[in-house]
Amino acid sequence: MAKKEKIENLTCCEATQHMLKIAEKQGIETVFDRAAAMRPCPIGADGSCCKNCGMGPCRVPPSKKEGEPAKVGLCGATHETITARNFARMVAAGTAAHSDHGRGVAGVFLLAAQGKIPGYGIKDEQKLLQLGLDFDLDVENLSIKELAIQVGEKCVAQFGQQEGELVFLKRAPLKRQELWRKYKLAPRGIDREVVELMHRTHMGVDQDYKNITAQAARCALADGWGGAMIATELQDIMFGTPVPVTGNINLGVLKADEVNIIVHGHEPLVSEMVVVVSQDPELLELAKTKGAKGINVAGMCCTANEILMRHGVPIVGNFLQQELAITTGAVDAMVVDVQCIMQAIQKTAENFHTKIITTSPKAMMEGATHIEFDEHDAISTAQNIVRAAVENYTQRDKAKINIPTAKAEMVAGFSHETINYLLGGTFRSSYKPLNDNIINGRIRGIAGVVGCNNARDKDDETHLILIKELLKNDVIVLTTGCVAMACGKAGLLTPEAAKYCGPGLASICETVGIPPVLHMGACVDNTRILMAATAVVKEGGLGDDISELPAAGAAPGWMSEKAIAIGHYFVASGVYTLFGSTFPTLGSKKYTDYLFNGLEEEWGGKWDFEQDPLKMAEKMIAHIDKKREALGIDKARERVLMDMEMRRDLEAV
Ligand code: BF8
Repeated sequence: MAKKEKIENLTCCEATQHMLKIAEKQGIETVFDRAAAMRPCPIGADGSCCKNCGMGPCRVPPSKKEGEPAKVGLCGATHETITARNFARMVAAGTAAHSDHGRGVAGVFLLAAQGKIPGYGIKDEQKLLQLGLDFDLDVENLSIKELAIQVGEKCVAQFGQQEGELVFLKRAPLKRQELWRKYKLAPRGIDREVVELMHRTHMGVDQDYKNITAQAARCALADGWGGAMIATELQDIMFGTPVPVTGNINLGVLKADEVNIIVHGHEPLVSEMVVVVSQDPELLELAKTKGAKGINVAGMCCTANEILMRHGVPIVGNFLQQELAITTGAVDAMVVDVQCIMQAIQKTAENFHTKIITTSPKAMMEGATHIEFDEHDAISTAQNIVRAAVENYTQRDKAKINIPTAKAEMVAGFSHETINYLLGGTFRSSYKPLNDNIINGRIRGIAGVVGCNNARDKDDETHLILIKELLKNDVIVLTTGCVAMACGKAGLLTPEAAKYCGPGLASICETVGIPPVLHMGACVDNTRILMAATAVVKEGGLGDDISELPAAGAAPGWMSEKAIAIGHYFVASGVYTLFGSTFPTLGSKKYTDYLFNGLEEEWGGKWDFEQDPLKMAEKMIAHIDKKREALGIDKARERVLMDMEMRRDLEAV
């Protein structure tokens, strides 16, 4: 058993530390305890275990001695083939998760457009028109309703498409599209690529690690430029494209005198409706009769990002805080849908009055209450969920309530369209000012820092060290997922965080009034980062492809298979992508070398791994500088000295 760390060494989040002490006192086990009690299997962690057939599992750890013959599986599969297959299957699972989310959204969107389900409508007609153009529809002669139906049908069809190319691929820079075609990476249909990847990694099929990696890219691109992009776009049309909004974050958003409902998971189809009906006068009245002053809805994990971005609904916490939120004793219902829901929460809830309510037929949990979300009757399903929470308020044990005070303010809602308006102004919205400031060196480069929290690392810490180092070096940060929440908790999502920036980036943030870390949404919204990168390329002056931009991506504390799918679509889109915590191919030197060094020559993007956040920043900045040099803008950066004239210049932008 590994040694148990001091609580202060487990997390840098004050509220999490506070609740861990309470959990310890009350004998409530958390993910942090389980992480201390169980080490990861070293063979599996390195990708060196093949369990794809009944003759195994075959364990092929790397040879210990130089010159020793490498082990192979019973079928003769080499170490690199086994590692590539394991890696590819993570991509397939991650793509399936995002894409099934997208499919659900597309199905509801189509039903809503057909007028078959009350409660959902069209909030962003502009974006609907854009999608109509993407699908080559006759937008001029169709009514909004007709257009929505046709867009819905086209989006649903992208999942089952068998031939051709996914439509959103043509949004990418032309050079990238040509590269995808040249290397046969362009996905034909979303489901097809997942199925083919699962087939190819079955025992005795694709034995060539490079070929497996290419199909994994085709699958991952079907996520980023397919399923996840459909999810983001249709959610924006139905629920509104985010604009900057303020909100609060951390366990301190729970209220002692109100009914607390936490919506946890990923699909805003459920959480949006819970937010809407929580203000229903009848339910508010019911809450009063139970002695509560109101109904407080707060989000957890990526669904939290969705409702924060669109409604300013508070976030109670990120992935590793789910058990601790329940341990406050003040959660009347935790409503879950899919992904990142720890099975342990039901056991935690049994120590309190908290009801765990599952809502998806795809994700049930023993012991939980199941109220299946019926999109045909979304409002009344949401009412039933909220009513169950309100009724449960009287079951609280006041002596067990421990809500930490810590909460922070933040600004979120930076869709790529918003960045356009903010930087370019209402009358000439464009990415030009951003490009100009990259070219003149006030902004050294762009970093996407995204992903999860991993219980094997000090919670939140790696993200924050990495991001602060990037800011200090004038690298603007785009963020999503649980990393965005870590930033929110630490005050990095406010304009005041300009104090962490180098002089160039600080001057931009001060002039425009934006935080230096832009919260762009949930993990499916990493597609917004793809679109922002594409917009920068199309604006001109920074090369013809995403791979030429002074930009880099990182997921310092990833844990989900979705993160591997995201990483692989960024790499296949031309981005240098650096993961922290652990890397699932390290057992095979040959395969890892291919991912870290071999891919770049063909795809322009590559993978890398680094656990130390300062070294991570160093590597990302070195990559950014290499790209600046190739673009011939490295000299411009050396000339930057922010004098008064330059500041006036900037203000005129
Ligand atoms: O899609 S996977 S831990 S980052 S919440 Fe958080 Fe889970 Fe990671 Fe978002 Ni999602």
